[in-house]
Amino acid sequence: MNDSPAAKPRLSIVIPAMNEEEGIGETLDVIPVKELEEMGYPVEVIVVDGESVDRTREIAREKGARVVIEPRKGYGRAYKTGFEVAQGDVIATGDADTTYPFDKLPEYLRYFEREGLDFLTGNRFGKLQPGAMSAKHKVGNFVLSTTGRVLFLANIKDSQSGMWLLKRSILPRLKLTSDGMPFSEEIKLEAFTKGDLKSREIPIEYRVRVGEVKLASWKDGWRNLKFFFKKRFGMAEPES
Ligand SMILES: Nc1nc2c(ncn2[C@@H]2O[C@H](COP(=O)(O)OP(=O)(O)O)[C@@H](O)[C@H]2O)c(=O)[nH]1
Ligand SMILES: [Mg+2]
Repeated sequence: MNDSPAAKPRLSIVIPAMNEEEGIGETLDVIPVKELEEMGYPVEVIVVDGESVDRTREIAREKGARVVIEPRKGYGRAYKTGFEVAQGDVIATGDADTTYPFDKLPEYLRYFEREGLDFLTGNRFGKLQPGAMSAKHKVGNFVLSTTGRVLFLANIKDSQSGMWLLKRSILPRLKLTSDGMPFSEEIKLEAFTKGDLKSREIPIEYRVRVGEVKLASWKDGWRNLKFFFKKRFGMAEPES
């Protein structure tokens, strides 16, 4: 029976957060849980907290999220842990800093369903809001995304975007080695270079950040660039 609870797909929203007390509340508030549930997706929201020393966890719990604490450092490590505990058939992701349009999830999810996708990533350059990305980051992202496209022949315009929708069932197929910021390019490369997976990129809004940025522009930019080459030449090994 289609309408039995067991047959319903479920959605897990996984959000990494480290000292995001300024942004976590609004990030969670804009998730249209009711609308998603009406679409037939019971929602669980998981905040993977990197031992925040501010009120991030408290606020996340107040808003009804499940907080998972991951003391091991890194953006990629946080996602690996979030994906391990997520129960949803579909997983959606994004930062805890108000930049990604979680309010648009129903639209993205409908597209994901309609197209029968396995993986969907948002291209922030499609609808960049004024002031959302510095000129330095635009250039950096262009260099990184071009490098990725040349090395992997994958048609990804925004290799560093942090909003994805994916079927949980594809995760065992993806070789996710990075614990750091390169996790973002790695998950896309893994999804886009598997011929039998249906992966797409669509334009999404990208909004002004609140709170302090965790990315170290030059250090992480360089790391992310090197990671493309490591990955291309088979030298990326699991970091944890
Ligand atoms: N749990 C956890 N979250 C992290 C860590 N580093 C970054 N984040 C979170 O990952 C997201 C992306 O980081 P952010 O500073 O926004 O990077 P940017 O969007 O690339 O500039 C934010 O929600 C951060 O709070 C970490 O070491 N652990
Ligand atoms: Mg961010």
